[in-house]
Amino acid sequence: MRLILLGPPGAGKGTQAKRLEQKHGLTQLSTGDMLRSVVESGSALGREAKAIMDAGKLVSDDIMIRMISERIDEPDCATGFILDGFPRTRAQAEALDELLERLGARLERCVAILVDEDVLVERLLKRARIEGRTDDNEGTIRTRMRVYRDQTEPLLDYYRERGVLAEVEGLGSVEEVAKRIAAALDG
Ligand code: B4P
Repeated sequence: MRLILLGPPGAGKGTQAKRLEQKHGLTQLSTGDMLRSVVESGSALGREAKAIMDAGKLVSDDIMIRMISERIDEPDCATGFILDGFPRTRAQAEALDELLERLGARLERCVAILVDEDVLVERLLKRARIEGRTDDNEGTIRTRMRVYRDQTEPLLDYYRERGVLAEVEGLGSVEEVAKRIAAALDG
C-alpha cells in the first residue's frame, strides 16, 4: 500500500503515520524527520535547512525531491510506504507521480487530516514546551500555516481530481482520528 498523509502543520501526520506503520507494516517516510537528521549532522545542507525551517518556509523542491527519490529506492520501501509531509507543493506532487510511474506503482490514497488553525497553534505551542522544536513558536507557526494554505492546500484538488483523496476530521483524540483514517482506507 502506498499512502500520502496531507494536512496543515501539527494536524497529526507524524503521529498517525507511526500508527499506520505499525498496523500495516509500511515504512514511514517523514521529510520533516529526514530534514531534522540532516540538521543534526551539522553539514552545510543542514545549516541551510535549519534556517529555512526556523523561518517556517519550505526547503527547495530540488532538495526534497532528491531526498525522497533516493529514499524510495531503498529495499524497505518495496512493498509500500506512507509519505508524511511530502508532497507539499505542486512540483513535488508531479515529481512523485513520475517516481511512482518509474516504480510501476500506484498511489492508493491521499488522506488529508483537517484541523482548525487555532487548535493547531495550541497543539504546536504545547509541543514546543515538551520537545523544544525551534520552529514551534507562534510567529513561525503562523508563517507555516500561510505557506500551507498557499502551497500545499491546492494539492487537495490535485488528488481529488485523481479520485484518491479522503478527507478526515483531525479534531478529537489520537485514537478517534486513527479510527477515521482506518475507515477512510477501508472505504
Ligand atoms: P514536519 O516535521 O512535517 O512538521 P509538522 O507539519 O509540524 O508535523 P505533523 O503534522 O507531522 O505533526 P505531528 O503529528 O508531529 O515539517 C517541519 C518543517 O520541515 C516544515 O515546516 C518545512 O520547513 C520542512 N519540510 C518538511 N517536509 C518538507 C517538504 N516536503 N518540502 C519542503 N519543506 C519541508 O503533531 C503535532 C503535535 O500535535 C504533536 O505534539 C502531537 O503529539 C500532537 N497531536 C497529534 N495528534 C493529536 C490529537 N489528535 N489531539 C491532540 N494532539 C495531537
